[in-house]
Amino acid sequence: MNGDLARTANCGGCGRIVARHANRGGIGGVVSTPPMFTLARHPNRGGIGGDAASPPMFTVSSPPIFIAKACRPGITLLVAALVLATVAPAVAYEEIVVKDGGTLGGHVKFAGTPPTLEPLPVNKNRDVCGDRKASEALVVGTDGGVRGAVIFLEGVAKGKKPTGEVLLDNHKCLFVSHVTATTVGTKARVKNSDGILHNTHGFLAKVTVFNLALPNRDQMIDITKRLTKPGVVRVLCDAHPHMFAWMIVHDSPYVAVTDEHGVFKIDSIPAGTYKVTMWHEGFRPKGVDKDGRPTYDEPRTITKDVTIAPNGAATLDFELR
Ligand SMILES: [Cu+2]
Repeated sequence: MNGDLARTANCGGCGRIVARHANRGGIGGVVSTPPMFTLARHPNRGGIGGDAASPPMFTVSSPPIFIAKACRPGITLLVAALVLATVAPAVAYEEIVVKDGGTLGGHVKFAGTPPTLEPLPVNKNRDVCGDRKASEALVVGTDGGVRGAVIFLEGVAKGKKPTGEVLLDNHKCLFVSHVTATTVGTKARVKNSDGILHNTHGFLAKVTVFNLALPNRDQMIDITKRLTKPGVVRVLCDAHPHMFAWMIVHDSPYVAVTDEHGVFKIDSIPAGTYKVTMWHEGFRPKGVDKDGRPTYDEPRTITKDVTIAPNGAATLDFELR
């Protein structure tokens, strides 16, 4: 899903056509991921797009740009043509009974010595929040496992029914959990467990998808209907600049967040070959923005291929560095 998709095809022996088109949304992302090369359009229907600035899912495909090499030797013409965008029908995820589904498990580990992140100063309500909070942009366990990385299968059109729900809690002036993952249409709520005002503000590609004032303890607001598009939702508290979180809204339930050991598991996967992407929010400190919020480098993704056999158990490990 990351970055551009690129396609290379022969031109009847007379050169080469390279078609590049922008990703149609998806969790875009990054930096460490090589572009995907494929002979056909990737079936991703949007998915999770990279950084917070990535565009949300579009049902209108991005216009490809064709760059053609001329047939005559010695002469190379570069022709850039903008092809009108075609309207692709929005494909809804279809829930089916998955027979002989397989599992995918693995680890996300930090390679080398992780950076030490400075604690974040608290600007108000210090009687409740304390003076500072540890940054959760990178949480690495003693075993090197990275907590809060997200693993997802791309382009799964049919599969298991989503289960569970997401509850994003404002708890002791932190978002719990710092990273959550859900599926479009699955129940999601925001809660305030503190007796002070939190204002939970979610952005998808810089567009507000929810903006919730939660002045009361144990207040709860349902945001299921606000999460209509897959993508990476950056969550901030307008009252407390040290508070930030990420909610990954995927286009299928084949998504998981790593635990404190960097372990993930995804089950009931229909047999087949998939692209699997690991997303992490980014963690190299960049300073603070105008509101005093800590900033880190861009989210990063790594994409790998995996084949799931009927009733099989596949393993994939990812390294963050
Ligand atoms: Cu707050």
